[in-house]
Amino acid sequence: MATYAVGDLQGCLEPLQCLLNKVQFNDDRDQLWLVGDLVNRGPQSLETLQFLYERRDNVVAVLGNHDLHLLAVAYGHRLPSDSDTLDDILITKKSERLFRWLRQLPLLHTDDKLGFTMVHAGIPPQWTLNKAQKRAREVEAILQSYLFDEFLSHMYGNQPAIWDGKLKGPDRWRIITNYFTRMRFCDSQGRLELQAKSGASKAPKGFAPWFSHPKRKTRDDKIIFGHWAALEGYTGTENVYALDSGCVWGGHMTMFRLEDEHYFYCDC
Ligand SMILES: [Mn+2]
Repeated sequence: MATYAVGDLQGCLEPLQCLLNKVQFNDDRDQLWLVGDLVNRGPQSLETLQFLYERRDNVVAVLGNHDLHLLAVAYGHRLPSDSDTLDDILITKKSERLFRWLRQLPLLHTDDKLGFTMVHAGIPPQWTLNKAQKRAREVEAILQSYLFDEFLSHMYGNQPAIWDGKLKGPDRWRIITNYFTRMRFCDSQGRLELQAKSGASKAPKGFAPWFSHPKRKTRDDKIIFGHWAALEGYTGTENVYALDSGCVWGGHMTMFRLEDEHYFYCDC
């Protein structure tokens, strides 16, 4: 039994299949972890989701910003953008069960036995792992409740920029969702800077990569994440594993075996 975590798929099915073949992934024993952004920008979003859905008993996936965007478009709360490649999913009736599957995925997953936590973008420096888990469970419950449509219709936006325990309703859901699915740079208090997409060395003034704040409360927890292709898989930080290696932009796809921290790669 082994656990393999893979970086952002973004509709790139062939490199995923290449990796599964490379490690001789065993459907009876092995688990596939996915850091989110399963769809969009790449060529085979529908096929990728169907492939994962058929193997869902072996799959542990967390939601990324592109997965939530797909739900927002599918349920009529947002128009597709010009760079979206979601048409094939949106026109087939078969997608309904895929949307239902996406809707019940978590924002954060921890395996206590393995000692790893997975999120799409990151965990803000002011939250312990315990706090992060509680905040993730809050938004997951909303997604699975009658408030689903209200959540999606208020999801977009960059404010509030920082967490405050007194926040309520859509503002509260949005900052939690932005931390887990969109964050790259923030300050030591957890104030978000959501414009910059550059590499870690080009932080906007006053900000730094979320994982690089010395007093970050999850610094002793092992965290797997994706979302940030410009890092090219490198954080320079102990216990923090960046798996988005820009497959959809012509890079490669990264797979990480949790048990022995071994990496595997396939070209895209
Ligand atoms: Mn992302």
